Amino acid sequence: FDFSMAFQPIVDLATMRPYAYEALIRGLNGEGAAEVLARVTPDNLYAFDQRCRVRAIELAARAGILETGARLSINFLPNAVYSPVACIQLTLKTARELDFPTDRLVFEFTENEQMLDPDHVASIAAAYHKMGFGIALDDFGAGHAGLGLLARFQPDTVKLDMELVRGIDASLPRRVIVGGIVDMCRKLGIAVVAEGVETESELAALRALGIGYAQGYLLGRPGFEHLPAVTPPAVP
Ligand code: G
Ligand code: G
Ligand code: NA
Ligand code: MN
Repeated sequence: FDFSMAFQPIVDLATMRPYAYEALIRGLNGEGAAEVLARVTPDNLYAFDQRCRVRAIELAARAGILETGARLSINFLPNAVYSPVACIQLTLKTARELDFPTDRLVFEFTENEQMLDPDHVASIAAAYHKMGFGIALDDFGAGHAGLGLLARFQPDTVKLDMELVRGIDASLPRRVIVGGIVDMCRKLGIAVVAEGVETESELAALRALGIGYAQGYLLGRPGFEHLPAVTPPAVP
């Protein structure tokens, strides 16, 4: 089956310009990532995961992401329990063919309840970091995605899960927790992105806490409308 990608801006709150775009899988009939991923059989999952990164780079290159100066942020399956070199070969080949510099690519890793071996994910993240890719820790503060990976591997970016962002303007616990994460990340030299920002009040509260980057419907929905090439480019 075929699929596409949508791109959502991650905005630098100092300049209000896109710092990066996150690639998100979409079905051709507007289905979300969960519905598309549900159609992938378990034995095809890692091959599909690779194809998603290739498709994201192809579409991003054609849509003019590089010309905006922004990075491209791409998700990895949570159970990245396979060889770092084998699962990156197609991505590297595509990036080279399209002159997409590897230091403009960020890989998003997350922990989940099925993740068998966080040490292995940390070692994969470290291997990619050595290869020059940016690494983001996704869904930070949600469920199992917390301090475990952060203690094992220092990413460039931490992405605060929208659970901590939603209603933060009216929630003292959320402000205290997020304030603590911002302090911790500042000491470690890690940039913090707030995910799922939907209201101006949430954004103001996040700014007051020293958050540097934000993503969410308030700042831009997943799509192509924020990019130089506004129509989804066809991929042969
Ligand atoms: O955009 P949406 O809410 O449908 O995405 C839900 C989740 O699906 C994301 O949080 C992410 O974990 C996963 N996802 C989206 N796009 C990709 C992708 O290209 N590759 C992988 N591995 N996961 C993705
Ligand atoms: O798991 P991951 O964090 O990679 O996926 C982010 C998901 O959140 C995507 O499916 C995206 O469509 C969705 N999303 C992005 N911005 C917002 C937002 O402001 N509100 C909500 N509810 N979802 C969002
Ligand atoms: Na993500
Ligand atoms: Mn997330």
